[in-house]
Amino acid sequence: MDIDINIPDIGLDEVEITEILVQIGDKVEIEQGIITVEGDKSSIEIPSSVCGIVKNIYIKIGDKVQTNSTIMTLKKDDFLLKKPDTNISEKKNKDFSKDYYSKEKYNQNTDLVHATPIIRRLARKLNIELSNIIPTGRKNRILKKDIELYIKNNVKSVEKNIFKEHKEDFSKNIDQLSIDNIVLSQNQISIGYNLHQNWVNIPHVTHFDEVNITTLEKFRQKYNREKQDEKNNITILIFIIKVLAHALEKFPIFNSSLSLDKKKIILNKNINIGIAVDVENDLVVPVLKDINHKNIIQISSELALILQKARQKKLEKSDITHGSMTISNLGGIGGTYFSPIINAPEVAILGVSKSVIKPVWNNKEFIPSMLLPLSLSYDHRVINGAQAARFLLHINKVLSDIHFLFM
Ligand code: CAO
Repeated sequence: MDIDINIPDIGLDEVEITEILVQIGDKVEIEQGIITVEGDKSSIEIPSSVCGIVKNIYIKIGDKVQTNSTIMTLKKDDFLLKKPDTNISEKKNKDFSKDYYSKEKYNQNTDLVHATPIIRRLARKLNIELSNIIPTGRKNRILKKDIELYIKNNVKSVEKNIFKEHKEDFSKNIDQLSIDNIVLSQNQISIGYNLHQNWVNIPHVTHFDEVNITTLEKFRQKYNREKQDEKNNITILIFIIKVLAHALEKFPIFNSSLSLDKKKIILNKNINIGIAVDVENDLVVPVLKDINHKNIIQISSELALILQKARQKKLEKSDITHGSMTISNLGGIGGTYFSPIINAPEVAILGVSKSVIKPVWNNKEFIPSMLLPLSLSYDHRVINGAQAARFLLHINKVLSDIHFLFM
């Protein structure tokens, strides 16, 4: 059995078809939207009053139709006619569900949701219920910006809820899983703050290299064996400090800071090297001054003295300021490479990891060699990659052959 579906009386002389929501062959349920029409005020979705299979569609988008224009035919053996909220089962012809589409009902519906087909399509695509949106357009019309604001607010509230849930979960987990609290020292809190600032504000790049220190190590160990003074062994760090000072003389851009307005690079006068020191889990960075004017023995004694001061927590402000660049040596502990965080206002930091013996090819054979891993983090606003590579190459060259220190 076929039944024609007509445009109901929606209180307008003529409306335009703006959307056809079904195709021939589709199964249509009662009250399922089948077309959208637009009048001069707003648009409305016309639902089907019967269920059945779409057999024919007589309209296309853009067509102008009037009340009772036939728009499609549905095929069904056993028609079910339904008028929502009213008993219409007895009505079985073209004049269906008039009450549902009465002018008052139409006005009520459009008063609730007043939007153009584009907006309706957008809402459908985004799966948004138009009745949830606060209209700000003329005559309560929902505008695109109303949808955007609705989405924005919803995303915000979802984010807020997720954060709240996470916070609750976090607190619950902490309560359930923790056994104790470790209270951070004032120094740890302020170091943490500075590290965070530097990490967030400085565009870091870390350049890695491996230095063959076989010859230097032989010399260092020989020196330590033969020296008269029992205390103060010269560690590899002392040579690294001296060589870094030499490199800073050759590459002054590494001995600088960026002006506050970030428009100038200020070159430092002196060459002072900061040494990151681990004192009972507290990080302190005492600064060794004027290293370019000091020899290896002097540097070693000065480091020993300032380390003692650091461990006794007697460092003064002048001991920890005006560094040109910092060295963080984890080689006494272990690890291959790491990315150190720049100690602002300095513009670079040298990370040193544990030297290990590895086979090195000399074009004839593999020679067991002592290789020292270096990690140079630099501020990319001040130093470019080529400068960093040259700087580290220079350090590599001098540590590999200490004679270059006199050049
Ligand atoms: N590779 C191999 N061996 C190394 C080495 C390296 N990179 N660095 C040091 N060593 C050796 C030393 O030569 C020494 O061996 P010898 O007795 O045979 O000479 C031994 O390790 C112990 O050295 P050390 O650590 O006592 O002395 P140092 O001069 O090398 O370093 C100091 C001094 C204060 C830097 C170090 O004790 C320290 O505190 N390191 C931790 C730094 C740190 O925490 N950095 C992280 C900062 S960011 O969180």
